[in-house]
Amino acid sequence: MNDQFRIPEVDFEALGWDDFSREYFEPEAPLLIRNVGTHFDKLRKVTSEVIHDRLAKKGLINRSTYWYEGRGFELEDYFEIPKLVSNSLGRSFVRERFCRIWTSAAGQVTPWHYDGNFVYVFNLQVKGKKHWRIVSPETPVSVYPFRRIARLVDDAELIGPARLSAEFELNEGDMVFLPPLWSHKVTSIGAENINVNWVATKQDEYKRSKLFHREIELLKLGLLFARVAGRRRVVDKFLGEGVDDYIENFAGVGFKFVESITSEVSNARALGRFAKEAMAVPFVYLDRRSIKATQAAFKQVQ
Ligand SMILES: O=C(O)CCC(=O)C(=O)O
Ligand SMILES: [Fe+2]
Repeated sequence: MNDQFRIPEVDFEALGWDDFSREYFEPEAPLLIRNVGTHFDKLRKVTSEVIHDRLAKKGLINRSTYWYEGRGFELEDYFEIPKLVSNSLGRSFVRERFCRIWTSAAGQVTPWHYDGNFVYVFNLQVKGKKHWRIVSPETPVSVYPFRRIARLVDDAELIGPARLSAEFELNEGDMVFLPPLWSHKVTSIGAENINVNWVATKQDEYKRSKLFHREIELLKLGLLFARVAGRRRVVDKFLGEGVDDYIENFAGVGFKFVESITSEVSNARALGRFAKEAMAVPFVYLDRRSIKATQAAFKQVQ
């Protein structure tokens, strides 16, 4: 049995908020939205060089990165947020830096991962073209211990028949809605690619996928560790993948959110998670060379 599915597609103009909310946003189903383009003509006309230089000049990124996380207004004269996105943000916890801008050349690969903070992602292709592969959190790809980066097994194994997965291309004016915890690998195809993303964390009920359980168990573990004086750094290093105050700022809310979403997780269950993750630590050793290469790829992304 092959569990590859076709991601549903709709035209932006034909998609009302109520339908989107009921059929995709709430149930956490991915959606490909075509022809969002009109707000972005201005942005499409500039080159990624101009965007990059402008952000670099303002000191917002350094010259080697192609990934920028901001507050949305740094390039505000170039675009406005589509209503569908602002409606979603209005129903979510929104972090201070909720807008990302990506510029890339053909061949740039963002390796398999899923995003932290339970964020969902709207990713709009302003210019160029990208190839996406996504995997459901119900049949998650195997990841390194305490991380959200996939283990480096070959793609055939990663996307084996047991995984619920889809692939598609984002062309100019297309936007994908990627629900929380969906893994993805993205390859730049256009000679010049510009993407804008908006990310936020849903306030309402979450789908209780396999990965959801892992995430809340890890978070509970983070809480237990963070309470022990001097251990916060460890939590930031592992769960936060190097981001300071991961739990303190989680989803832009912090402890209140973390405590509520982990309320059903007992200490024993969190420690069970620790044991499960720890058992996979030898893979980190075995794969250490390829991990270095993947981390180098991610460095360019961050
Ligand atoms: O566009 C890319 O290369 C990666 C996008 C991504 O990981 C995201 O939008 O979360
Ligand atoms: Fe991502």
